[in-house]
Parts: sequence; C-alpha cells; structure tokens
Amino acid sequence: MTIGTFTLSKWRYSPLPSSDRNDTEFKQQSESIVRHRKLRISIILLLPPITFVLLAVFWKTIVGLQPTGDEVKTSCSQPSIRREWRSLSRAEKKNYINAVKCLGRTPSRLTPNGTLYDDFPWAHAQVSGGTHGSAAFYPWHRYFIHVYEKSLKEDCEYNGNLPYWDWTLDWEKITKAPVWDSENGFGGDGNSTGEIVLGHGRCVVDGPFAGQTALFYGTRYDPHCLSRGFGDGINDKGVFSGAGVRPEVVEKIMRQPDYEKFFLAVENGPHSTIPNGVRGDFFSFTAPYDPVFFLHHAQLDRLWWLWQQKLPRERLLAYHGKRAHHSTEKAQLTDALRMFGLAEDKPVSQVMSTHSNLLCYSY
Ligand SMILES: *[C@@H]1O[C@H](CO)[C@@H](O)[C@H](O)[C@H]1NC(C)=O
Ligand SMILES: *[C@@H]1O[C@H](CO)[C@@H](O)[C@H](O)[C@H]1NC(C)=O
Ligand SMILES: [Cu+2]
Repeated sequence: MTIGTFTLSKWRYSPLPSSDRNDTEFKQQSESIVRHRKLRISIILLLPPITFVLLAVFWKTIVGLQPTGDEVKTSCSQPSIRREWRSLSRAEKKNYINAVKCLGRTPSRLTPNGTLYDDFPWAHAQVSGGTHGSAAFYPWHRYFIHVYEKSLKEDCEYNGNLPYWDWTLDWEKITKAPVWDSENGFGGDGNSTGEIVLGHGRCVVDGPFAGQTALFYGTRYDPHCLSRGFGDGINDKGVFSGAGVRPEVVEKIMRQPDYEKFFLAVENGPHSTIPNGVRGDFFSFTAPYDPVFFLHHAQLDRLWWLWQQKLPRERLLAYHGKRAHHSTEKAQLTDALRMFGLAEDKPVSQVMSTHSNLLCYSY
C-alpha cells in the first residue's frame, strides 16, 4: 500500500512557512515526467514494426489520456513564492491590504454598479454547485485565487504575492489569530452589540474593512455591510472552534492517497471549519467578500500542493470524481474552469501543477 510512504515518522505536515524549503526535488520530479516521455519515444523508434504498433496503441491509451498542455512544460523557472501571513513584514501586510482595498475603488467588469471587489464573490456565487462537492473544487479555487492575485498585481499595483493563513498554528485560539488583527490584519468579529445582518453575522467595525460594503448575498442583489459572527455563546450564534484544523486532523487527511477522498476530506473538513465559525458573508456563496477567504483558500491550495509533491509523478495528474455536485458524469482534465468573464476559462489540466505556464508559483 502506498499509504506506507505517508507514515508519520517519515513525513509530517509542516505548518511553518515553506518558502525556504528545498524545492529541487519537486522540480526534478516534474522534469522527469518530460524526460520519461522522451525516453519512451526513443524506445518506440528502435523496435520492429509490430511492436511499434502495439506500443503505439499502448501509447495512445495510456499516455494519450494524459494532457499534453502546460502542466509538464518547465518554462516556469522562477516561481513566485506565497508566504504565511505572519511571516510578512508590517509593510508587506500593509501593501497587501491596500491592494485589496484598491479593488473596491476599481470599476466592476461583471456587474452594472459594483466594483472589482464585488466581481470575485459574484463569480464565486455563479459557479457554486459546479465547484463544491465535485472534483473541480481544488482546480477551480486554485485558478480563482490566482486570478485574484493577478488582479491585485495588474489592477492595483501590488508587488507581492498572495499570502496564506495556516490556521493549524492558531487552532487553540482561532478567534485571536493574527489575520483578525485590527491593525496588521483584516479586522475581527462583527459588532457584538449591533444587529444581525445576515448569516448570523454583524457588521465588521474594526480594521481596514470596517464599513466595507457587499452588494450581493449569494446570487441576490442585497447591499449590506461586511459581516462576521464568531460566536461567543450569545443568542443563536455557535462558537468558532478551531478543533477542525488541528495539525493531527490535517496530517491524517494528508495521508489519504486517493484524490477524490483527499479533496472531499479537505472540503468537508478544514475548508468548512472556517466559514462555519466566521459566519456572516464567509458563510455564504459570496464568501469571497471576506478578504480572509483568499488566505484561507491559499492554505487549502497549499495542502493540495504538498499532497501532490509527495508523489508528483502520479499526483500532478491525479484528477477524478464527479463533474458537478449533483451529477453522475465523471470529471476530466479537459473540463473547463469557468470564470464568468472574470478571466478566460481554462482547462483543469493547466492548473494541475502550480509550476504550469499559467500559474508558476510555489509555497
Ligand atoms: C445595481 O445592479 C443590480 C444588479 O446587479 C440591480 O438589481 C440594482 O437595481 C442596481 N442598483 C442601482 C442603484 O443601479
Ligand atoms: C455597534 O452597534 C451599536 C448598535 O447599533 C452602535 O451603537 C455602535 O456604535 C456600534 N459600534 C461600532 C464600533 O460601530
Ligand atoms: Cu468556494
């Protein structure tokens, strides 16, 4: 069983920023995919015609099924590095926050009276069922947060990369995590004495996003204030617990060898723990209204990246499951990731590797 490779003693989930880790092995293994392919071509050319035909058939069925697009090219020689929020300097944090706020001053491309800030939750709400509970959960969100990162750079002159929030570091005091800081973060819980706005959330009244407006709630046009409801036992609010993002929970999920079981364990586990605790806008299909959504999804994406690196030869192409949540069709690498005009639609195959031409980043 391949599960032996993932025993705790050999490999542990590392919650620490990994930007300084040695990436050579991953790169070599990615390159070896290309080398193997070249090697197979030379073997075919040397064999007699009948063997040639047999191999050609084999080639077509086995290799032909695999995409031949960006995911195995190695033109990405200098991937950008995404870092953990708390490893950013004060100035870097400020730069990121300012770039996010700039989206709110940039005209919308998709809605008649919103801003670019609204376009991301809007697109996320359009796609809802196609990317949750289905194989595209991971590739769709990988592409989505990449488009966001690109927009921060191109539309708002951001000169850093998308940060991630490693919640395993905060699980014991999740509501006190640095991302909720009012000065060096995204503000905290909603106004405890204010009215419930929606999704058990109250208006965020501290930090750089206090008073941030959100035009949509799910697919409904419904202008309101950015809301959160961490839950402290008052009224009908639950309690924001970090138990679902404990390192042991994450380590167990990381040992799952099957792609579909792996992404479902992530999606129904840590992925849901955060919105279930934060509530408010994060609790809806317009969750990207909460700026922390993107740091949360960068961490989820990082888990996929880590998982892929354990066996890159297989896992850079490991993709199966349902095409949509309520569908019996099987997902394929050629399926389109739909961005509803936010960016060009792309096939899943182009985001399977973070070192693809399209993406080119590491953690
Ligand atoms: C803004 O756009 C929405 C549709 O996205 C529409 O329902 C609403 O009436 C518009 N509001 C104004 C003030 O134009
Ligand atoms: C919280 O809500 C109450 C009641 O609406 C309001 O009086 C108060 O000013 C709000 N607090 C902040 C910090 O905005
Ligand atoms: Cu989502």
